[in-house]
Amino acid sequence: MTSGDGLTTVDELQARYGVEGRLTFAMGEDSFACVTMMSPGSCASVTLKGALVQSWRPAAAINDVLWMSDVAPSDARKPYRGGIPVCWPWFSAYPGDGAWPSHGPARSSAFGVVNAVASDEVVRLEMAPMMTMPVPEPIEGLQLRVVVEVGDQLTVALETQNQSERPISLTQALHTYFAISDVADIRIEGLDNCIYADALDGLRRVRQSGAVTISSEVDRIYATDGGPIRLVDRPQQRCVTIASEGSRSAVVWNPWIAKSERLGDMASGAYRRMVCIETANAGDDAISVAPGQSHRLIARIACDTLPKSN
Ligand code: TA6
Repeated sequence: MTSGDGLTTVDELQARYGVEGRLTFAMGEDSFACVTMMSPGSCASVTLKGALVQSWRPAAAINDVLWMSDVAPSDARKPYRGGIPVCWPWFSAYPGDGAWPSHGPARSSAFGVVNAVASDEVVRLEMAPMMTMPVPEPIEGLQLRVVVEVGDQLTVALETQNQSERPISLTQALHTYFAISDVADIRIEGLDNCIYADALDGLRRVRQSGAVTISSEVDRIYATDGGPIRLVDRPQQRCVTIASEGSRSAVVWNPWIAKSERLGDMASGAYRRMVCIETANAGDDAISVAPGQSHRLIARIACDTLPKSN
């Protein structure tokens, strides 16, 4: 496989970018290169299939912050379920033409390495699609870079540049799957008083009252003030904070029982151990990028230990 700078094999990537104990490249079972990024504060793994961050574990954490399904996709061309899927250059179904893949082509596409560096505190990986991804004509001309930084926090950025001669509107998301102790024991703070569109009720607008708790399928696009969102998981003594830049919407999703069984790539009961809190430009938060301009959607994820709950 070739990469952003023309390197073709894992050995060449390792020779060009590898840093012992900090940045290593290996071939995954799926024939995509997998990058292990290690800093004093945390470590992560990224597959070049979809530029997917599959794992992030802070040095002080016992368990991974991200959830990955134990069940492989039924078809090697399908994206993995879990980690931080890149939904780009549209979120959910492409408007007016359901033939296009839900959440866009990026998460199933092969990416190459544009650059990879390790400083004292942070490892940085920059990726780009290896081929021009097929998209509807109205949004042709957008270029994507995915940048992952691993330090005390995990930062993921989608950098979109409009290389066409016309403004282009896009929606997108970092569709982050968080690992939790149990869906009954978590609360999501920071969305109080925000209006959400309920995807389970014809996108009816509802005002959130208090923290988000989950006791059935939830699929909501929140209009946010861009402030931090906190996932509080007391049994794990963990509080994960998701800060964003370039985003005024967030998606909260849990498939619950019936949908998780329909998906076909989630083990029975797995819905209880995951929740998606997605840093997005979705719903009414579509982004218009002027010719020659660019937009960055950034999620900064931090994990802190909560005092033992009495
Ligand atoms: O982000 C929530 C959502 O749009 C849900 O409606 C559900 O479809 C989920 O994404 C997963 O989508 P996927 O295409 O990965 O099965």
